[in-house]
Amino acid sequence: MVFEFLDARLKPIEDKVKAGERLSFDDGVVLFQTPDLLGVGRLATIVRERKNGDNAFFIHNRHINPTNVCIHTCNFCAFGVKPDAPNAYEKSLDEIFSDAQAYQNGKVSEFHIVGGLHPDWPYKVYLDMVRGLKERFPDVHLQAFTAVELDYLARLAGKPLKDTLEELYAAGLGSIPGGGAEIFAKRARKKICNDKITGERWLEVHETAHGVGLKSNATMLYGHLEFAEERVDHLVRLRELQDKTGGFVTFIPLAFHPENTNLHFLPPTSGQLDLRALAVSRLMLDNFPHIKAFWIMISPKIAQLSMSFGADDMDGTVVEEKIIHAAGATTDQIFHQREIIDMIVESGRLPMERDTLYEDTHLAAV
Ligand code: V47
Repeated sequence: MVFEFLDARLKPIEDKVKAGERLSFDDGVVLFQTPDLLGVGRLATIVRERKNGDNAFFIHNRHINPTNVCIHTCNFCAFGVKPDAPNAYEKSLDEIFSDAQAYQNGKVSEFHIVGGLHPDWPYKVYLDMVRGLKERFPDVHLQAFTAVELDYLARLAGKPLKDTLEELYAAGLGSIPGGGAEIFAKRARKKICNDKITGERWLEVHETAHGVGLKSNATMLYGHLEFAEERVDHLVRLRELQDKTGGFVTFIPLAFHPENTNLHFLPPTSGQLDLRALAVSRLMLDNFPHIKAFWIMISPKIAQLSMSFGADDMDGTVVEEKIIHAAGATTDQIFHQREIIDMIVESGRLPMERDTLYEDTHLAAV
């Protein structure tokens, strides 16, 4: 069957995709700008199926956010607060361990740990957190601390980043989540998170982590003040680092939620943009094994549709997500395994339960 694109500019891109050729920066811009969303989805599906067949992955995981107190003031963030804010919280290590215990009763395979940059916590708190969790839950993978936190921890530790990462790794850190990348381009980054580490430093932290043997994820925050060219620049820079290290596992486009942020005047992202961000990521990141649709951000319904727009992962059963809910996310805090499986099956894909690094995967009972 011959499929006609609505936009003739997609035809040469299809030829490249079919030949397994790398797409250029300009191709990426076309993919973000074309009105032919279904055409983009169709191209992304070719790559998705080439890399992952009909598999649609999910994980049994829990998020732990140790504190919302943060030295930074990012305009896109509604989670981080100053220590004297009425809603400021900080969990003691005992509280973190008992939260984890309550979660582990549900037999999770991963704790995803991300928090603010606390002005007063010493490095030892973070090291003891990792060590204490690993001692108590040796079978649970610890995916913890964004590049922004790791850069801060190295400064707190007064050690080179590489030594800090090696110490955390030895203590039980399993891999690094993709947060903090936001958008690398200086112009947009200055507008949304001026006092945060640069995009170059974010990439350097991940390169160093890959060098010590840690795998990691990558993200991109979209739907705020960035241009299409800046999104493509972000993807190309990730692709270049992946060529060098091969250490990235999954890419997760993060839809900006404006409520309670300094950018509250912006509209939330559309379903169109959410699907497009996933599809273009799949097409540009030809060396990333997986593209994740984080249902908390884009709703289970869009995450389900994204199985035909390049994504091959629905993330997890997450309980108590705080960062995006602070910014107005209205999704439930928990997505039961049964619902994830049913949605995947309805989308025509195979529900595959996985561990963090996709090393242990099996078909879930349907
Ligand atoms: O770095 C903060 C983002 C990230 C908002 O690696 C916001 O598997 C939208 O990185 N609107 C933290 N996004 C969460 C994160 C993540 C989530 C799920 C899976 C993985 C993974 C990583 O959340 C932050 C920032 O980019 N964020 N505020 C907001 N208002």
